[in-house]
Amino acid sequence: EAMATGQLFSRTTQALFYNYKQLPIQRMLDFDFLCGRETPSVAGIINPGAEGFQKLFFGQEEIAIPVHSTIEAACAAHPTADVFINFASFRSAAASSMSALKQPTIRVVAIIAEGVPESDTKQLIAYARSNNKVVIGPATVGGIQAGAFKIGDTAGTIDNIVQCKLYRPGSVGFVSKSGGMSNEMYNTIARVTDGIYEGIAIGGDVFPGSTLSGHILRFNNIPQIKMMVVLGELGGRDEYSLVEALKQGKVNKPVVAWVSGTCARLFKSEVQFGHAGAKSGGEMESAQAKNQALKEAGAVVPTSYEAFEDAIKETFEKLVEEGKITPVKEVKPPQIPEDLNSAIKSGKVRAPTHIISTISDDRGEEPCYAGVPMSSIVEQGFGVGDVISLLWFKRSLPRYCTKFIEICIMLCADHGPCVSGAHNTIVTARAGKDLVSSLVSGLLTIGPRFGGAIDDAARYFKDAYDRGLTPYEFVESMKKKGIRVPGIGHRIKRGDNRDKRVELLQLFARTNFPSVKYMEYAVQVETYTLSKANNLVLNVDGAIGSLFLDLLAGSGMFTKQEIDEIIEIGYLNGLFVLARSIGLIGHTFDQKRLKQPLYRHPWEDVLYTK
Ligand code: Q5B
Repeated sequence: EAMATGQLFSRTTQALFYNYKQLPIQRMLDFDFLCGRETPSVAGIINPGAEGFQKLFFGQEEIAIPVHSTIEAACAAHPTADVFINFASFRSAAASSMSALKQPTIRVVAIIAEGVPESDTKQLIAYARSNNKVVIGPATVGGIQAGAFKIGDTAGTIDNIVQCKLYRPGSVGFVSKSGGMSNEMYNTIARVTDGIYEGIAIGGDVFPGSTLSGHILRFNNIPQIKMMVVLGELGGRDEYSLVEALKQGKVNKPVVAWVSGTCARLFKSEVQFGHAGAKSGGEMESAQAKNQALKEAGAVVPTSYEAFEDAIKETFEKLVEEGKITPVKEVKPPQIPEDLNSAIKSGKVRAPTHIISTISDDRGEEPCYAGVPMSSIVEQGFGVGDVISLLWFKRSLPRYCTKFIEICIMLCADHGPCVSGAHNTIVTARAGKDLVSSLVSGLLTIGPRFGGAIDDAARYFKDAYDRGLTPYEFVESMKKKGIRVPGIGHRIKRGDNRDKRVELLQLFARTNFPSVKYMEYAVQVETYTLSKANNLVLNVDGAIGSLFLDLLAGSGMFTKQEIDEIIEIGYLNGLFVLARSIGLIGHTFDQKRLKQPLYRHPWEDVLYTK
């Protein structure tokens, strides 16, 4: 039987970890580093359905542990990894454990889940026995070979592992049913002996994959283990196998044992304790009867759990006196680097941030835009203009300003299928591309000629007005430089066919703005350009650009410096980009809804020339 052969683990043992659980894997790797292992004890992770790598720390270095989508693939990729640590839920633990047991490379399977159906566990046990494999659990924290290999969360935090000196081997083999109590016992044993060599928690189920006696017999074959400590519990008859083994002389090293649950007798009826297997059944299964039987078979059994520590201490000291144990030399384990996040949390270190943001905050109970919580935005009946004012300008602008922003957005939302942006979007959608591709292909046409002249219009009108240039001086100076006046000219609008959008914006501003001096200047420029050519109207970009100058200057909400910065950075094309996205999205849906085929431009519409 595999259990009888001795060592389950070594300093080179590697495991496959089923289900990605960052914390227990990191704890295994931290333990490895503490023990001075050269290779990480986790060779691969199995995360059903996912593949790739997971970054984890091995000491101070980051390592990438391969992630496999199936047990078979993981075993094929890591043929020397012979331990399978199963962190599957109780629903899938049995099936995945059986798959693992069936892999020729897997020798030991640890099942952490609690609540695995007993019939399934029995099948696993039968398969493991007949195939010379070992199952630890279910319902276990796992086990540890001090200084060599640790399963998952066994022994808890790194602080506890250091305190229990588990980073180097001692002389004691320990086995218990309970995982929680095994932590306690690692501490107790470290206090009164030279520490643990190997510790296993077999799990609290009625049918554990491996037994107390099985591990004790195995420990008996491990030369480094000089004494054994057993912590059983009421319920079940596992301890009697140990009694038998002791009686038959199969165990020749001292065994200190305690079966907990003596308090069960204080209850009038049968009591079920925390573990499925820990219930006070008949007299034979009581803690008292099992303690008595163990004592009679030759184990050192204290009178109470409180006396357990002294019994272990005395047994250890006796072995030292007899020269059977030379207590191990203490070594100082390396310091595990603390995780940045926990160090920051505890105020030990500070770290520079990589991003600075001033417009919104999603960390509190509700998101805030420029400090205004979402609930006030809704309660106060804010519109999209107010949201833009908070997120772009970081302040709550007066209602006439935010209304103006909303009008700009509504008026520029679309201008038919023939304009550059819509055309590109339509062609892209008809080429079978998705919404975002179709949208951005249209947005990418926005620039100095199409829709993206608002910023430049504001820049040039402001400069000309502030410098006191007459429209004639301004337009002619631009002509000399070979620059078209941004905000002037349109492909279809004319002096006698004005753009309704421009008229609506002007009407709103004349009615609501305290001053429209920049816009009036733009109108004078238009009067001059129209005298040159009928298509050189003030267009929608020019109207928005000049009116936004009036908004910035007239609202009293911006300093001169802030206005210059807004114009220089170029906020205002954002209005056209935002608005036209609405239309471009509409065009995408329209083409998809109409199931339009791939667009191909007709030959007749191209002048082929040499
Ligand atoms: N000329 C818009 O030109 C357009 C002149 C000018 C001095 C000017 C042109 C222009 C400045 C950029 C601008 C925004 C390319 C337009 C928009 C959104 C839209 C679109 C939609 C929507 C139109 C003929 C003659 C030439 C030119 C001269 C033209 N513009 N001179 N300053 N600004 N404007 N863009 O019709 O002597 O014959 O050589 O660049 O503000 O995009 O609906 O379609 O909502 O989607 O192609 O409204 O004006 O005229 O290039 O044949 O020029 O006029 O130098 O003179 P056109 P061209 P010459 S709003």
